Amino acid sequence: MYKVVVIVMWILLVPGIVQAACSIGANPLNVNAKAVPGQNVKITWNLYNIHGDRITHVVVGAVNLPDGWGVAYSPELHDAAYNVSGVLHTVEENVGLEPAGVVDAVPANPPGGVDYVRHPQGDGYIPVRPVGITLAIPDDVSIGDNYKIEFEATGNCFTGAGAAVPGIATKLNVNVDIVAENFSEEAVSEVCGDGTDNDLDGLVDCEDAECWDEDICKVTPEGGGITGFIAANAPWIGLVVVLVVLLVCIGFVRKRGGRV
Ligand SMILES: [Ca+2]
Ligand SMILES: [Ca+2]
Repeated sequence: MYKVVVIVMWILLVPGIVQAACSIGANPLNVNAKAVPGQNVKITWNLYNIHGDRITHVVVGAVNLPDGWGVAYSPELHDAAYNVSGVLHTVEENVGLEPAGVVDAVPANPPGGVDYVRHPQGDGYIPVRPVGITLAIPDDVSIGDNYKIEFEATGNCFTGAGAAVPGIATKLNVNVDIVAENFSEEAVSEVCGDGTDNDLDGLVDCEDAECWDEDICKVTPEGGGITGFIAANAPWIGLVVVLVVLLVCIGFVRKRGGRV
């Protein structure tokens, strides 16, 4: 029984140790931005190492930067020196992510370059090293165009001999919509009498309830319809009615034998 327990634990633990050597997490994973031609878009990409047991040396880069676009990172890519098991090494990185677990509360004096973000799936705060990404959009992009730019953070860890394995990566998808500089938004009403459905509800001018109180849409004697017809032809209608009544009376009297 003892052997069985030991073997099972060994199987469970070994993959965990290997995978935990180098770890990188990121937040956010997707960014949507609206920008005008020539504008800079600034993104903060928070990188963290809550599952590793080595410092993860991270290089950030754009996978598919469009032609003419610029990009800058803060911190910039630089050579950093590390004492690895008594031997000095330099490594190129934007940030070095120390292994640091989730904490219950944000420390009063966090280490330099470290921020804390709320854990998205649980309680507590994740210590992160933010990398600022500034996208410089050229002036000649067109209004309405859409760009999907992918960034990648690649991490490596030193092992005992100074080799940096394994390489791991995480990605950030940035969606940029190019919009007009003079943005405006206002409600549109029906204009009564221009022959156009101005507010796009399918009803033109006086068909639209918005116009029913306007003089141009009120029914008048000259405006047509049954009411207008009667009002406009009242004298003639009255004369016809009188003649009909008179003829009916004459017919009635003749039928009774009288003469008029
Ligand atoms: Ca109209
Ligand atoms: Ca309308």
